[in-house]
Amino acid sequence: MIGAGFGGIYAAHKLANELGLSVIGFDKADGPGGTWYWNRYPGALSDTESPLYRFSFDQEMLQEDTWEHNYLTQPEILSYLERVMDRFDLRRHFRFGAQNEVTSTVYRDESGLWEVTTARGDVYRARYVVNAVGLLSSVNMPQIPGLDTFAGEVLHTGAWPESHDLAGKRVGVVGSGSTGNQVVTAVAPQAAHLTHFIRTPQYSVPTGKRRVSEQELTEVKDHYDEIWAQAKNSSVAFGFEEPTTPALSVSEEERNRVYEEAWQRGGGFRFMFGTFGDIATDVEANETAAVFIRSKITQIVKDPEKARKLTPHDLYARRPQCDSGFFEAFNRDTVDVVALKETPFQEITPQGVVTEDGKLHELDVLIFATGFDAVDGNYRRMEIRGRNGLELNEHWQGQPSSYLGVSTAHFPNWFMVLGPNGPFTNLVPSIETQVDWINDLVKQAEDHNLKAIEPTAEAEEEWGQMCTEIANMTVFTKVDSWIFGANIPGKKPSVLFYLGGLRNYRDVLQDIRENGYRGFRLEPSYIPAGA
Ligand code: FAD
Ligand code: NA7
Repeated sequence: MIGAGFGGIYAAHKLANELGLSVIGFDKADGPGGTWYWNRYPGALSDTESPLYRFSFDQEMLQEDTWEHNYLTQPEILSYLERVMDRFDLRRHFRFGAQNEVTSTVYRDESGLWEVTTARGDVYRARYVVNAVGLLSSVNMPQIPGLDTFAGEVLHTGAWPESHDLAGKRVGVVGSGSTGNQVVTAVAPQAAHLTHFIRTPQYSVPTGKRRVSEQELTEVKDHYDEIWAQAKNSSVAFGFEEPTTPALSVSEEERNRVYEEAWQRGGGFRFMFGTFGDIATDVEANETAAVFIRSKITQIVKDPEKARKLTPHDLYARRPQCDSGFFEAFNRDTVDVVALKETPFQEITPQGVVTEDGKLHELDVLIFATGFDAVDGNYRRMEIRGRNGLELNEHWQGQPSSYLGVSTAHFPNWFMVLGPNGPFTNLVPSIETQVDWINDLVKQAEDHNLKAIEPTAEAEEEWGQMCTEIANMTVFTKVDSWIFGANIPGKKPSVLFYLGGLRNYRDVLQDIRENGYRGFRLEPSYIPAGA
């Protein structure tokens, strides 16, 4: 097991506690939590609402757990995951710390075993390998000339130190994705000065974070079964109904009423997928939502020049964002915005950042909120060899593929949680779905003494083609973002997600199971341990 985030924790529970296998997990972090271990930056918050950003599998825990707000902060999610570790006695399976980073996993054809090597040089042999290495985990650190000469402090949001005081400092933030937006909003009130360096402005709507009442909590707990059923039978699994009404089928007045209601209610996914059915698929419908958000930015940001730099003009077609007062932060005199497309970085000096207009932005701290080498980034950092020594990077040729987001041809008994071309949703229910599926496959292999279980190349190719066809039906492909690997210099853009929704994904899995695990090759004969 590699990784101790939501994926690794649940997989360890299933494989050790339910299947009774001997499980060893590795995480290069010093403790569990994955995303929520690493991303401790000020303002870090889930944008899935509290009832649904947790596991659904344990009824007692669902009833016992409680939350104060409709969204969870990073410390709350970390503490939740630590509780899950303790509750299911999972800590004993994991080895943490930099020395336990897995550097290679190599399949030995003769024995049908994987050799897993750690940074310390320890070698473990395993029949199955589960990669739960995270899809937003391998940080993207831009190379800007002079960065190493900076006399102040350089931080990346995805590898944030334990605690950090930014009060009274002159802070620069690079990046305006979900993370940049959260960090700017949280740091603006404390910093002596904050400069936000934006390359591509983004659409963002309010999160609508608020306290929840006892009565609301009780209602959720009384109806948890229905709440999960609804989410798992929807597309994005964020817990709201997904209407099919086209945006242009109603009057402009009605459309703006719907948008205003969603704006007041809050939630990025809710705004994109809970207002009209075609914002993510039709350019004209998309523009109506974009116009609405642009008009809000103009209303909120008092300085017209700042508002101009903060206003996006392309499609509303990245992972939808929400914020707790991002645009409002720019009404402070101490918060400035630099449009990098107008004045790009020239160099970094010991004092700060110099832009091409010759201006020096003096800084004490420079924060990179520049995202991740998403989905396959952590796989490319390891040496992974399948049958006949085939290297995963050779197999993928820069364009990662999979069958169902969980496995890939020529890599027997080797599984991925949230691998390439897995579902694009609120992720915990997708993680549970995939881990349950991996658990089923391992159980099949154990029950039938299989030496190996792996997808055929044809099944993988068909799945990839389907993911591409679905992606091409959306507006997401028309904009560069991490969803297609287009945020990393030199990375070949490709389809990295199944955009068909969680319900359809679960139906596909069910159908494959009912049809004898169609698309998988089952290699007979291994004598299970203890037989
Ligand atoms: P991760 O939590 O990323 O865990 C992977 C672990 O693998 C890491 O701890 C890493 O150290 C370890 N690892 C990787 N490679 C190795 C190696 N070679 N050796 C040893 N260890 C290794 N999703 C949502 O659905 N809703 C949200 O609101 C949401 N908010 C997010 C906010 C932020 C700031 C970020 C970065 C992501 C957010 N996500 C959100 C996505 C989030 O990543 C997933 O929801 C989920 O936490 C992923 O869990 P995971 O176990 O798959 O991976
Ligand atoms: P994102 O969404 O990938 O955003 C990264 C931001 O950093 C984005 O604004 C990028 O601009 C910017 N960026 C990246 N490289 C550079 C360089 N070299 N110079 C200037 N600006 C740069 O990452 P996040 O961490 O915010 O969010 C990722 C996901 O994690 C998020 O969707 C949630 O699911 C949690 P660009 O747009 O490429 O012009």
